[in-house]
Amino acid sequence: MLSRFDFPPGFLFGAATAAYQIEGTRFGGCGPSHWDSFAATPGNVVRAEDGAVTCDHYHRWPQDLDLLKAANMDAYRFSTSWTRVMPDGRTVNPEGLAFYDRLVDGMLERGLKPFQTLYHWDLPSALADLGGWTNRDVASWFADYAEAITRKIGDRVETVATINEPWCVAWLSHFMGIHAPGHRDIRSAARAMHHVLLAHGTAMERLRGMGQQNLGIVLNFDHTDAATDAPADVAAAALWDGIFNRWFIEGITKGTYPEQVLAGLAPHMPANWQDDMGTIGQPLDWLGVNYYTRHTVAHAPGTPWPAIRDLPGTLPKTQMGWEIYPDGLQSFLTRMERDYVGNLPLYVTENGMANADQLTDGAVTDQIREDYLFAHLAATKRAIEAGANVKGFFYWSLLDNYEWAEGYEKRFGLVHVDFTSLERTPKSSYHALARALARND
Ligand code: IFM
Repeated sequence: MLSRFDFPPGFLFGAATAAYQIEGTRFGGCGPSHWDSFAATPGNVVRAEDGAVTCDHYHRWPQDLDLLKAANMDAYRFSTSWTRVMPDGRTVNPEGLAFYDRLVDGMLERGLKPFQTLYHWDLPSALADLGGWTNRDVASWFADYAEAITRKIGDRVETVATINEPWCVAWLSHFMGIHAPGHRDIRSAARAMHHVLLAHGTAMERLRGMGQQNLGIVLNFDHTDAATDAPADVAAAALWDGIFNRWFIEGITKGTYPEQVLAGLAPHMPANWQDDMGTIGQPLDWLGVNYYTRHTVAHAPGTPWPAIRDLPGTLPKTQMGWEIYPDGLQSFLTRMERDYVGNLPLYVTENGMANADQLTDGAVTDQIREDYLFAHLAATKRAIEAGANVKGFFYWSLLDNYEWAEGYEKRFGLVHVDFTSLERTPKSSYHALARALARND
């Protein structure tokens, strides 16, 4: 069994969460976000559940930080909520700032390094009303929010990530319609695919101008295989890889978007988008890699661009129906190093699995999660041995929480949450990780 001593000195272990998924929006003067209205629209979210209370982390954060510390973790990846800091998207809520001030101090008191994410999907409704990610002005709105929260806590956070998973912000939410705002529109999608990176670059410039250090972004990657060797399937896999895995990293590090993807999106892109690539290409101080699964795709004859269909795949699957494929993590970490960022520090900012965990006699046995976690830690170790400069690993997630369109049904936590009593129960995977992370001192 791996332990922290199998990783380079200083390697950080932690867990990740996001504001909307754990805090509870009913508290502390938080404003409405597009997730509230998306969830309130029948058919979008399982049982139309929302983040009004979720894990009540807003009040129970000391207990949650204690759980991280008791698991011997070094760092905590959390997000600050735009709607809590600026309920109407533009006016600062002092109560919201004060919450994150307490939270960051609470981490430091427990020896946990704060890894902040500025945007993990809770776009203020007032800005959604103005077109949200399809409106170019989102870049300056986002930079204003980034500046406001950084003035409050920037002196104490270890790292700042601008955006979590731009693919989800843009494609999943504006082309596939699965996440808020639920658009299924190629023009909206093309704009969001570009504006999300413009917002990233604009915020990077703003924060760097304020002297903030350790700035990065968190991208998600899914390993993609072609269903067969047929040229049409191979091309479909390459296109999916372009949309999912290459668009964002190439926009940032190469100043271009993949040609196969532009072949479909170019007519729908905002005018003169090429002029923004300099802003988008702000140098990163580190890159976050979120990795969960593999896709097997094939050409979908007779359907419009991108004409791709997803096949079920043959590997064992998680409660999300996602295949378990640890080698994909190793391959993305080495691919980032080889093709895009060289020796830049990399963090595995999310990796984890949903499981239909059962609380029995006050305990949860989730051997399958323990196996998943340690297999992905081993993949990370192999990537380091192959030369990738990986500096840390964050399990998704500390707590069972609001899994977006899946509501509360899918449990990703190391810690079980009873969503009626809000009681927390560490699972066996939590205890296994705590043992692996024990220090000598
Ligand atoms: O819960 C999400 C998280 O918000 C972003 N990354 C993937 C997780 C599991 O779906």
